[in-house]
Amino acid sequence: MRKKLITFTGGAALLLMHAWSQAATDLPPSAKVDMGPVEEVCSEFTDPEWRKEQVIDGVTIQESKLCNPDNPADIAAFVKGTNGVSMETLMSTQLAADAITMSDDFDGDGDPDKIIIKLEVVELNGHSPDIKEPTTTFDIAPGIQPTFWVFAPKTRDMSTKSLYELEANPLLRAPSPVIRVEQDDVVWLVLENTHYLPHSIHQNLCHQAAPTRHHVLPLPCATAYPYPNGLARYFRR
Ligand SMILES: [Ca+2]
Ligand SMILES: [Ca+2]
Repeated sequence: MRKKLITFTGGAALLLMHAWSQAATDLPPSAKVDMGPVEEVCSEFTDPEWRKEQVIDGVTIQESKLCNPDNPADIAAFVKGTNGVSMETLMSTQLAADAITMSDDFDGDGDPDKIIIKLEVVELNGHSPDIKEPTTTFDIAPGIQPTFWVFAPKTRDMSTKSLYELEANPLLRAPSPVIRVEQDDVVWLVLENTHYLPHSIHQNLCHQAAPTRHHVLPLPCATAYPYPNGLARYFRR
C-alpha cells in the first residue's frame, strides 16, 4: 500500500512539473510598444562636421567616428603652427595666436624647423571661494574629480566648453598629448605663468619656481637664454 502511495505522489509531481514546464514556454503574445524618438548618441555640443575627413589650410585630417574627436582646426594649427594657419582657422580654435610658432627652414626641405610651444598652467576641478562646486571640471574616471593642475597650450577664451557646461574644454586635459617633431628640429618650450601664484615645471627631476605673474619660465636644468626685455626666458632643446 505504501509503495502504491509513493508511486501515486511521484506521478502527481511529474504531472505538475509538466504543467509548469508548459507555462514556462507558453510566452505571451507580442505587443507593439511605442519606443519614442531615437536619441542622439553624441552630445550636440560637438559639431558633427568635426568627424568628417577634411582638408584645412593644406592639412589633411582623417575621419573620426568618436563623439568628441579633436577639433580639426586645432589639428591644423598644431601641424602648421598658429602662425601658419589662416585667421579663420585660428578663430575656430581656442589657441592663443602665439601658442605654437614655427619658423626657420634650416634644412631647406620647405618645412619650418624651429618650433616654439608656449604652455600655461591651468587648475582643474578647483573651487572658487564664492562657488561650492568645481568651476572647470575634468573627470579622471566617471564622477571622480580631484583638484589638480595641468600644463596646457597657451589658450584664449573660456576654460569650459560653454557657459552652460562646466566641463573643461578639450585643450585642458590629462594626460597631455605627445609632442611630435622631426629629428634635428629645434624646439623651444616656454612656460608662461599667467596665474597669480608662482608655478614651476619639472623636467629630469629639476625644479625652478616662476616667481610672479607673467614671468616666463625656462625649463630648468638647462642653459637659459635671456629674452631681450629681461622678463622672458626660453629653454632650447
Ligand atoms: Ca625644414
Ligand atoms: Ca624639420
